[in-house]
Amino acid sequence: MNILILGGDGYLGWPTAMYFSRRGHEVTVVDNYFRHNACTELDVGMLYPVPTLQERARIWHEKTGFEIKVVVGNLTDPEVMRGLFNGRVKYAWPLNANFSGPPETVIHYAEQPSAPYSMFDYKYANTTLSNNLLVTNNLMFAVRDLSRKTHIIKLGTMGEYGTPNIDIEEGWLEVEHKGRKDKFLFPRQAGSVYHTSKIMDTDLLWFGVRMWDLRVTDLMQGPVYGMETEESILDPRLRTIFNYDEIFGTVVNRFITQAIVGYPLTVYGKGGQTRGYLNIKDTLQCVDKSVQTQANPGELRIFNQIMETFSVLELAELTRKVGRKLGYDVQVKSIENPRKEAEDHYYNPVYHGLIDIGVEPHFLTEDVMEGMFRVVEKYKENIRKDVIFRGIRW
Ligand code: USQ
Repeated sequence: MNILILGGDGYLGWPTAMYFSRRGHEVTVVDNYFRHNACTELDVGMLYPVPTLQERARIWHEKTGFEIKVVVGNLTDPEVMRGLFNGRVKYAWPLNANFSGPPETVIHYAEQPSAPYSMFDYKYANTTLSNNLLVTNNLMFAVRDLSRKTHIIKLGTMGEYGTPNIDIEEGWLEVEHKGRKDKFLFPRQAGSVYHTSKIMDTDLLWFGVRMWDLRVTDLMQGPVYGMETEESILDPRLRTIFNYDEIFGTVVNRFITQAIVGYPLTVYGKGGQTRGYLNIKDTLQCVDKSVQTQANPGELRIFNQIMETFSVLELAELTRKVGRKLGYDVQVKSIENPRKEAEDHYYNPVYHGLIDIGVEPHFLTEDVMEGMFRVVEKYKENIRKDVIFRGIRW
């Protein structure tokens, strides 16, 4: 299959590219190095340096013989997006690559993904909104105008639902009102400008589905942890970007890094905040099964992409247990929550759609966490304590 990955340089984009390439698909990645540049600008530190996309595609080719085509471009520019569908595209690697027609599937990761980044100040909020909405809108119109059969797989987020006091259904809710029934998008109520931008994305694409019979799968993903996938073990230079700072690091990755450098685990507030989590390997499986099964024309198919739920305190406890087993003196410290979120709430999401189409979950066991400790501790010297907490307030 001809697969286009938007945001191919990111935490999930690059592992996805290798995953599909290794399985014989024709893969093109596009990125403008937004994440890399933001990490440099905000001086967030990274566990290890990550080569450019062109370099990684070259290493991948040397190691496997497979070719991942690389385009460096800003997808908020509609002509850059349309070039990927009409052939007016310029490849950064390999330079002589040929256009092989519009993609059959587009996997859309090309978004500013951090809640704290979006809450830094009004300019960062603007960047988040303009980037995320323009890329989604450009994609929707490119598919409408140039390749209506293309299946769009968009990464959404569980945070779109917030933490309502009722069970969270898989995308939709049947409502009975004054004796009549209809099905609507499950109510959304996000807790950051970033999460709100994802709700707006959903609304845009749902509009496109109703108007033009587009085919869209929306993956409502929880926080992801891990860095190693079946493909990255071929060469450490193929590992994905790993952030542990307050802005781009997700909580499990942060806690493991903190444990290793003896920084008390930063539990925000009471630590009762419960979310659905998944291993990066399962992100790849979920996207793969979604590619294989496809949404129908005129269908917005929604899956809740999580494998298990934890509270922040449970994650801290697990990190402490595994860390102590490995000889680290792990302390846990509750700090004033810089975010505005419920710290003690009901949380019961439904998440069987992806299992039903064949995803086999990896759970966050002590062994899995130990494996992550082993990788992170190799780079212990690179970990900067000063970027772990800076207190971006909501
Ligand atoms: N938390 C702490 N201490 C920390 C970091 C986080 O207690 O040092 C808490 C947060 O307050 C929150 C929970 O842990 O309650 C998860 O935080 P996170 O930073 O791991 O995740 P979040 O900001 O929600 O965002 C991440 C990704 C985002 C994705 C989202 C899925 O950055 O791209 O959409 O997870 S979800 O959370 O389901 O919306």
